[in-house]
Amino acid sequence: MIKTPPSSVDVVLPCLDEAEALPWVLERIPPGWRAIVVDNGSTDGSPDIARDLDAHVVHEPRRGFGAACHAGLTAATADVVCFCDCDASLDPGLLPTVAGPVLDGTADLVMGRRRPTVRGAWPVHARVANLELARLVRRRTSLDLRDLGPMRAARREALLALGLTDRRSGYPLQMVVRAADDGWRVVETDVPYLPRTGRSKVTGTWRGSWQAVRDMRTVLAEQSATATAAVVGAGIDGGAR
Ligand SMILES: Nc1nc2c(ncn2[C@@H]2O[C@H](COP(=O)(O)OP(=O)(O)O)[C@@H](O)[C@H]2O)c(=O)[nH]1
Ligand SMILES: [Mg+2]
Repeated sequence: MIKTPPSSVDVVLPCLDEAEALPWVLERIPPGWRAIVVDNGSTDGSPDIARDLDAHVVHEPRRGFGAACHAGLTAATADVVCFCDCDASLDPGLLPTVAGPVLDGTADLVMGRRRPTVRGAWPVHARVANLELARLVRRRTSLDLRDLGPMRAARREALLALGLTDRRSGYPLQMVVRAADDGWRVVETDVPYLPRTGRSKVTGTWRGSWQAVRDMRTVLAEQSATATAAVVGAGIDGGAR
């Protein structure tokens, strides 16, 4: 029997009520790559639409952007995994450019830096908050990042080894901070940012924005795992002497 080779790249698409955006998003998945749509309790028929469009659908009962992303990562089998929002604000057709440096081994994590195409693609408050977040991340990690966007690519096993624990809005930030702490080569590449289709679940709402700020604060307050291990190690050594 001929076995189908596992797809080279899996694309994780967190999805909460994105029925309107799904067709546009899924038809742009690069040929041969696998779309993993992680449904997080949609009530608008998103999972059925995704299945009809040949996506692999995963259900994550626990709400939260991070819960959905992580369920997708856990379900992935390809060597390289991309993440992309499922709201038609980012074109999955650009993913080969984003994943390129990971596939050719010149980077460990590639982040799409969002460049709005039109006024209104990115609400001002969200943009300002993101700029501030990028500044804090530069200070915390010494990575020269300008954005913390959702479009990214990295190796699956390396991502799993980061042991990410955030399951809400801090997930993408925790990924970057832990990757930096582990010495990953992290690079940024520009990606056009379009006005999303449908209603925003995170930064378009006060509740979502507030929760995002709280989650991100928690992640930034986390001690570097390596630094903590060094301190603990020093403590144990000191105690033995
Ligand atoms: N599965 C799941 N997806 C979510 C959740 N919150 C947001 N998303 C998805 O994550 C992506 C980003 O959310 P979005 O509302 O566009 O956030 P924004 O870009 O910050 O406004 C979209 O594809 C959403 O459908 C959630 O709680 N669960
Ligand atoms: Mg969005």
